[in-house]
Amino acid sequence: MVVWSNSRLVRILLVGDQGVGKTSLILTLVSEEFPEDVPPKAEEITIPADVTPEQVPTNIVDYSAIEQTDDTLTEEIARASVICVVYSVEDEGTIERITSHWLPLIRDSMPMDQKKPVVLVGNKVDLVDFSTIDLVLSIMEEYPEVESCVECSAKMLHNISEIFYYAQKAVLHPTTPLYSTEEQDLTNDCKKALVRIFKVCDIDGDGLLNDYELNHFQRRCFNAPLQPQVLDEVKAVLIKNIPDGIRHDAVTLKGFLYLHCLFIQRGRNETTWAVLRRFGYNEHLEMSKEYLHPPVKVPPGSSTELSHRGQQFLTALFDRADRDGDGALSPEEFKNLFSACPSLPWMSDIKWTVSTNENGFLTLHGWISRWALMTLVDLPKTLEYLAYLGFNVHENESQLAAIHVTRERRLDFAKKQSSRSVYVCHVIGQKGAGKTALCRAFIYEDMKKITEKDLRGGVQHCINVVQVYGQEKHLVLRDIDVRQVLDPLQPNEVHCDVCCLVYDIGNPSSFEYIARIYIKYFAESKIPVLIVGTKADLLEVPQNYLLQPTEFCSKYKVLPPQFFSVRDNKKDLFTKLATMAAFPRFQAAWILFYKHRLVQLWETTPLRRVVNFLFMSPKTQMSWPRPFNVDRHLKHFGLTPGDPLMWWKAGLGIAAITVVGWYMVRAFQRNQTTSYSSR
Ligand SMILES: Nc1nc2c(ncn2[C@@H]2O[C@H](COP(=O)(O)OP(=O)(O)OP(=O)(O)O)[C@@H](O)[C@H]2O)c(=O)[nH]1
Ligand SMILES: [Mg+2]
Repeated sequence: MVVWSNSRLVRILLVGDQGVGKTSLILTLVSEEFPEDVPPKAEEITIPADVTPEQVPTNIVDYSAIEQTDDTLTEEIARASVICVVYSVEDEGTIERITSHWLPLIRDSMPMDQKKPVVLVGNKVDLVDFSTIDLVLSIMEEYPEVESCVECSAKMLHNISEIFYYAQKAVLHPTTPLYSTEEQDLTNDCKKALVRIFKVCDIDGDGLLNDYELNHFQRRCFNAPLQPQVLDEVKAVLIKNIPDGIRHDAVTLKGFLYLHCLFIQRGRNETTWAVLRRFGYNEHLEMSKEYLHPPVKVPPGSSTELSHRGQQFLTALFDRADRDGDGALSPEEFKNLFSACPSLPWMSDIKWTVSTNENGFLTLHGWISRWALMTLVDLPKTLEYLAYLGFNVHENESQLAAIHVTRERRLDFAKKQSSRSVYVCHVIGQKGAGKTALCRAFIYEDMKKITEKDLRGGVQHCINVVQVYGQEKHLVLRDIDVRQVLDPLQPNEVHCDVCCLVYDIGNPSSFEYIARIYIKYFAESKIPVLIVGTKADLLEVPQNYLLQPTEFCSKYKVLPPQFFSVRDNKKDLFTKLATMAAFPRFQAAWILFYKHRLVQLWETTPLRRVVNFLFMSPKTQMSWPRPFNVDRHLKHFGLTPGDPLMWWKAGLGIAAITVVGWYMVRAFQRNQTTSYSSR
């Protein structure tokens, strides 16, 4: 591997046999005249950035065997970013020493596998009438670290600034990682990077770069559109030189690679490097860490979600990848979508993580959900894959525009309302209590197709969309695996937006575990908790615990146990969990989650009563006839009319929620006068 200095300072060291003209070259560059009296060694000089061709500050360092030891030479080689090996064209011995002495010495001064870029400089061309370039080209083939060669004359001031230009270029836009002189072709690493760039730029995914895509590419890389005339010239070059470089008046991948090969062969490495750098590649042709993982601060208690721009980008990507337009990604379409990435981000676990279509293919919903989950649990991976997929190129400077960092959870608790769009629910319960089945039921409609074997998979998270007051939210269920009953829960197993404690109603010993978990971890915490009795289709048996579930809930003031069976798989359990997460510590809000209940309420009671029911003081409220299902509904949530404080809270809370609920908006619009006059 050739090591190029990535610091923005170029240090050029001149070495070579005695008398080849090293010092003369440096002094000629500085004074623009040939010095008659030459000291053994020139002082180190610094050329400011604005007078160098590549606008990079450059140090030029001389070497003198008389003044310096071998150790100093080794140190100088290590410090240099590029080395000019100078020989005299009229002295064959100095040419022979390039391969017998200087290049091996430079290699030996470097750690294994690392090579320093070298420029070969043939001085004193004023003394001969032949060229040594052919000889030197064969050396270049043998030593890939030799980036370029140049013949010059200090005496005639010929090609002096070129030497330093080539040296700068060898550091800033080296050829070797891009091109193999031996094979006369792009290196494999370079091809790989350019193939990815081609795919990212192929916006419509047809395997060709049309004029629009080429223009887009040009603007992104060089901040300028491609002139129509230049575009035509490029196409003409391809048509002339390479079969299948142009198809349907657009550039093929073959043509795109050929163009870059041509740039490099014509010494225009900087063009290819500019493209590669714009797409995040470093000097080793790897995507740089800074590009893949831009720094992002996530305070403790905050979480990370996809921003609107992130979702838009991913939706467009999905639509592009769904070639057959069936609204789902077949395994082939899925693989194609990620073909510009080093590997697939998710494996076969998708099936158990998000909802898929009947063939097990990712739908758009599942696709966005899977990204939402990755953004929540593995932000670096999301940032990395967004970079691979070209978010930075198409949309913004950095992937951070695709991410939203939520406010801290303690603020949500304080405000009793969460602004997040992804909630995490931990599902905790004894072994065999039905946690995994409950999680699977969240993403599967028909649980009859799920076998016992399907419940054994080690998938920890599943995610789906639920509606909370008409807004789409993602709910993540995390299946907390219990190894031993007495094992303590880790802090990361406790902290979540809502907790679902699960017991098996048919197993008399399963409630005790979650009762203890509740007392130990959740009784004092602010995390909303829902106790769920699973396998509700079975016969309920008394629990071997000092309190039965209902008594326990009543004592600890948690909602009464909810019952769930995978057989009927009622999804309102999940809506309820998401609602609790959205309004932590705000039980009044939870009662409104049943939309159909509200519709019934609306339809079966005069509007005035509903509005009074929601807004009037508890005392006045009681004097109105109650809608038929309200008592049961409220009891169901542990909110009985006997709790005046709770009613007061409910009144205020509901007023706030009403603003966002469309049912209530309708009510206000139609009957504003009635409702306010009755208060
Ligand atoms: N004809 C001709 N003579 C040159 C040229 N460049 C340097 N010389 C002469 O070559 C001799 C050696 O030049 P230096 O610049 O001292 O060579 P050097 O490589 O620094 O030598 P050391 O410091 O001993 O390693 C001097 O007499 C220079 O005048 C050139 O381009 N043409
Ligand atoms: Mg000298």
